[in-house]
Amino acid sequence: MALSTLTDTMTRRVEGTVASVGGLFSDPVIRLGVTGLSRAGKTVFITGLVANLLDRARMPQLKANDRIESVFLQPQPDMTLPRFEYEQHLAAMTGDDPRWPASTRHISELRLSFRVRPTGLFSGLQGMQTVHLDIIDYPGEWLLDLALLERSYEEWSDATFARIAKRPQARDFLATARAEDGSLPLDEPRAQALAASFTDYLNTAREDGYSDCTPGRFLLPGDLAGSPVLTFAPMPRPSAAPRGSLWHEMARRYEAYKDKVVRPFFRNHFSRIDRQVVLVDALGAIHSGPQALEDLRRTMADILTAFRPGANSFLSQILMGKRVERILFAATKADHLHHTQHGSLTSIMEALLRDARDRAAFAGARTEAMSLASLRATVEETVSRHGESVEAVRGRLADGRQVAMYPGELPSDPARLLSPARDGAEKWLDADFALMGFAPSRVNLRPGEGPPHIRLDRAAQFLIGDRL
Ligand SMILES: Nc1nc2c(ncn2[C@@H]2O[C@H](COP(=O)(O)OP(=O)(O)O)[C@@H](O)[C@H]2O)c(=O)[nH]1
Ligand SMILES: [Mg+2]
Repeated sequence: MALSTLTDTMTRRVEGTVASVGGLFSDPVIRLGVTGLSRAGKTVFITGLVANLLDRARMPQLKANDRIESVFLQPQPDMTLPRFEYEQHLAAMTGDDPRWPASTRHISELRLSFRVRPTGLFSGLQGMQTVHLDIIDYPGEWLLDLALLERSYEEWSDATFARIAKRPQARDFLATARAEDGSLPLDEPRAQALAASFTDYLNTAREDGYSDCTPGRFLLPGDLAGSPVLTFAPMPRPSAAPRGSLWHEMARRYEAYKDKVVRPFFRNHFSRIDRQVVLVDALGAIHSGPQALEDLRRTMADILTAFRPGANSFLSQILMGKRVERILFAATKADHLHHTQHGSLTSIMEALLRDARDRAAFAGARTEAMSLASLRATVEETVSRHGESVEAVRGRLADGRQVAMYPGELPSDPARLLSPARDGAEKWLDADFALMGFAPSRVNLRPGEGPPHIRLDRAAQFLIGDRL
């Protein structure tokens, strides 16, 4: 066993002992991970969930509701993680000029504490119980990096080239990479240019709806921007790659990325998560077309490898049998659809995750799929379209105009979308799925009421209800 893995194992053991001893005296803690690819809706989800847990009038499906005495925000336990900027995000979403919160690109944390009246035989003998909920927001792209741990630089380079060879977004990068001779001595400006070109490709691909845009930190560099661990790119292997050559240096940085960026995230954060929600912008992918949907399906399967620890030896070692107990897969932004179509969206989610979900279930986690809206921006409306009446939604555009939108009819059989996507169709045959960027509506909240949502209460019940 390598020294670093040995230390990982020992650290986890010591932590485990402390946790079980501490468990006798301290309050129970649930660590809830919230992830999803960039723009999936993580920030809006956490903000909506926390606001509706603080003010619970819109949370009828949360069964512990009548036993919850109070809920309050507390200083978080991890001193070095940025705090989730709850107040700023809520102010943006529910202010006089409601807006979506600014895009966030980093891991963050928030602690919410519940004072709950205990139930059961001896409940009368016990005082109030406090349960802490630590919410950890982290990019889904970081989970995709797990696959890098099992691959050498050469294998990763080859796989990346194979995947992107036909994508027009990658044309410039591919030309740049092929023009380089990896056997020549490292020239830092050229290494930087190559990495910059690769990063440009990743960003364009992401904007065009591709999900498989890794390494994760290239899109979301945070304070690592410009550092050598992010200054590498895939390259064809030259016939010779001596020490000091460009290829050799790229390989070294790739290994450093795994050691200094990927492993610490899994060790320090991922390994401590008890419950997980994976948010998916399935509607956005459907709107972008069959290729985007197929790419999302494959990417989800990769993301979910992280919840199947046996699949990765590094993960098995740091987790030591601990696993995520519950995983919720949620299709976000369901307020773009009339509720009569929510069932179809959930079926698409389930089908999208079928392989991956079965495997997660095999590892002992309870899983569920649902459609939700973390902040409901629309109202339902029946409109007439080509002489027929259709179930639509109405909302406010960013410029203030109110419009009704009929997004198209999602098929009730998900195979009608997933099969053509798998077979490489370029466009949907029968229909177009429209989407509009609604802005949040202005809301007047009564005392005790959180912002409007769809099924956040059911999500909360599944994720934490049993522990309250
Ligand atoms: N209509 C609607 N749009 C949403 C909802 N949640 C997220 N969005 C949209 O998705 C965008 C990305 O959400 P955000 O939470 O910032 O995604 P993140 O990158 O995963 O944190 C937002 O700016 C909104 O445009 C929702 O519940 N309803
Ligand atoms: Mg965010």
